[in-house]
Amino acid sequence: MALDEIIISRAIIERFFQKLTANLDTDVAIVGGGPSGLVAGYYIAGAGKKVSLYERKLSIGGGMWGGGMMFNEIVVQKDALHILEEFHIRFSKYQENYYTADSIEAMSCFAAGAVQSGVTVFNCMTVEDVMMRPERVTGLVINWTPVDMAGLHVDPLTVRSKFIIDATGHDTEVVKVVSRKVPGSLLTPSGKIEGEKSMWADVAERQTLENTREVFPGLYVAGMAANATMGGPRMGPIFGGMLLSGEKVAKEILKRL
Ligand code: 48F
Repeated sequence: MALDEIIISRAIIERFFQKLTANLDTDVAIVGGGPSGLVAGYYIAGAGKKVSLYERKLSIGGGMWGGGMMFNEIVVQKDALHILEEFHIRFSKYQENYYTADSIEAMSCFAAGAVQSGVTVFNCMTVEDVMMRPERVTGLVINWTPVDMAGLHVDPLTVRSKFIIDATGHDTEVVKVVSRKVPGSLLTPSGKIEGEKSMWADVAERQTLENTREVFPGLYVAGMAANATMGGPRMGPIFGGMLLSGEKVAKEILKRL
């Protein structure tokens, strides 16, 4: 049978719009497709909840693909190995409490695991604002990344979600917009973003987990965004904290859904 270009186009258009429409109202909307966002999505969707994930770039994966300084290996400590196992990622011991994995294998498995557990990923979409009500944050304001890049004056669209996770890494983009534009204070010591501190891997990894929490009604932080919001240091290419943070935020939100 001869292939018809119009059927190909119609198939893509119809399927995409079904996906978009089905995700206008979700249980959890995750901003950022780095390791913490993907792990969070995997566990929440795996528990049967509806999860959408918005990623600004063409590809998900955030800062994991490049390992450390483009040496494409990552380090993961013992406490987080169960998450590598859950995603069928191979790893090997380097020395006591230091394990390594190929960053390409790791990220490919996180991406596949999240999508196959039911997370709907929207790539090339930038979250530029939130939807608010007097008591909480209730959704996200989204637009095509190329609209932003080209500086086009195009209004965005809005999606609703019971909970939002800011997993945007160092930039804490959702928390920043909430701090700037939503009345009220963040649930941080100063009521504002505390700001990321310089490198201290050991402290940073522990604090990432402690800092993974609700920082405004309806809005959680995970991964590097948790430390940047709460004033923790950075940790570089050790990823256990990112993975455990994704697992923790999923557990916390599932308790409330
Ligand atoms: O930075 P990223 O990988 O976040 P993470 O899960 O992991 C951090 C580590 O990669 C590393 C580190 C730990 O060793 O410090 O940096 O905390 O992924 C964040 C993703 O969010 C996307 C961004 O493109 C990246 O893929 N992102 C950022 N802002 C927006 C966004 C936005 N406004 N809308 C949509 N996506």
